[in-house]
Amino acid sequence: MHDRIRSSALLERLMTAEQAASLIEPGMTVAMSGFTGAGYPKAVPQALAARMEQSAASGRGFKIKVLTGASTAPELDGALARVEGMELRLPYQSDPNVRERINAGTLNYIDIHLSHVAQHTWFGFFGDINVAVVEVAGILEDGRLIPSSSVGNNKTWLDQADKVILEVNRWQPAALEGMHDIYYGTALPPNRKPIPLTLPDQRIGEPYLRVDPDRIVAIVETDAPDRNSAFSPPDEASRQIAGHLLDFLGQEIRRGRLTDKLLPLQSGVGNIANAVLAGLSQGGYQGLTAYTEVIQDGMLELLKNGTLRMASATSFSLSPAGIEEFNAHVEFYSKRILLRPQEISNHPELIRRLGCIAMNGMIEADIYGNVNSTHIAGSRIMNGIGGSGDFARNGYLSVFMSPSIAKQGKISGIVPMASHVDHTEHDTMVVVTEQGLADLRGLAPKQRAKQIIEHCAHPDYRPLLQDYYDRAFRDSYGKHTPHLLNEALSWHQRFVETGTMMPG
Ligand code: 0RQ
Repeated sequence: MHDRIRSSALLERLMTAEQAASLIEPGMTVAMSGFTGAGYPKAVPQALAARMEQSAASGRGFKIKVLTGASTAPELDGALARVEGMELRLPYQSDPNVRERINAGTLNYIDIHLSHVAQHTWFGFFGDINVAVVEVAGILEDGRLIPSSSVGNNKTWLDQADKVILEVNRWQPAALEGMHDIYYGTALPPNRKPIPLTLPDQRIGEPYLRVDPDRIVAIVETDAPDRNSAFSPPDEASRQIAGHLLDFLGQEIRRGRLTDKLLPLQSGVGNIANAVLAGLSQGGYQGLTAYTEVIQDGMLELLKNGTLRMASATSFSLSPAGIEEFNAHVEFYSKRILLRPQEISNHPELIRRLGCIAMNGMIEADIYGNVNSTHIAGSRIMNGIGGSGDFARNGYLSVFMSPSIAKQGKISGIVPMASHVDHTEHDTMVVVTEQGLADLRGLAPKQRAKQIIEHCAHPDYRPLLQDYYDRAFRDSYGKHTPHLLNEALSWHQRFVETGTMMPG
């Protein structure tokens, strides 16, 4: 019955989620597993939320600081946010309840690069980690852990936390065993050595997580699915964006800058990323590799039809149908997929060495190519920077994609000045909308503006952008990156005041 827990000594620490949650005290810093809706603890956070609710009912506040790998799910982020149980949350989130509280100003959110979270923890920037709550797929006789559907920051959480609570989830496929590559060679400056990874399919670590058994204070058994739902087919704008990007990659091959094997692909999550992957498959590519963060259903298809030879990531976010497909062909997939800690999947040194092609979504870009991935009208958080900065700064190519308009045309995705900057013009090489593609490599700011306005702006907004640029060029304080400072953010202000960026 407890076949996922092969250590008889650790079996003694089995308890209910409620008992485990009672070990967490107000004010603690709690590090949890979970990355893009995969591998997050499913029972303890909900039991903790119930405790917090009771505490609030008796007039005592109960909040904790929560660190994760990236976004989790309603059972973790949602449950804790609904009872106002978090005073701090980091890093990337995408939960509607969390977002609401961040934007209401009642929850502090620290949005940092996903590759930085582990090292900042080791540096002590977040203080002590009191408790780790980590989902695993199983425990070996010797106490080592079979990681779950995501690795995220779990290695760091298990090493750094004073106390460890494990959730052993029997829903996770047993076949996950062996698919992970946990690297234990990281050190702190000034003692760091090169990370010995030179190919996306190289193993540099071991398949199991280590943990000091004396620090395991509770083990909870669960049998609950990850959050992920199936994809909807790509919409027209996504297909057009994918089309422009695929044409561009084709040109790069014809110019001899890329081969038909491209370079390791990093792809964000969502509709557009999905359409790009589908397009690669239809475009006849074979034997490509992915060095990315998340493996979704679409990537299984690409592995199956040979478009991808292998994929390396930190999280395995599959829908129920994807899990079924994976389980039915475990032998095949387990030879072609590797899951690594996010400090390795997103490591600047490795992304630079491998020469990843980074393809990420954005909220808006300005006419010079500064990209906002996170904030609506400069102040309201959407999700977070996630790994987009790790890849955009260090990749061989950094591509940002978005429809040219949002909210039925009330918002332009191309604006005079970005209302928040996650990726500077120095990082952005290519901007793509359904209107077209701007190749910004080797161009100075005024040349970049011409490309972006002509190729990416929606026809309804293009003349307005051109007019802004022309007047800025005429009247700007400097002519390197022309701007009219009192007008640069007026589109966003108009949207806030009138509900549209379009002048009346
Ligand atoms: O709103 O949900 O209310 O309809 O933003 O927009 O066009 O569906 O695109 O799902 O790819 O998301 C930047 C948010 C784009 C995402 C962002 C509104 C739009 C819609 C979603 P609705 P789309 P996507 C890998 C790398 C940062 C992290 C990252 C993201 C909703 O890509 O979070 O790249 N990126 N990680 O209507 C107002 C605008 C808008 C806008 C879009 N200009 N103004 N609303 N929207 N543009 C993953 C990890 O790191 C884990």
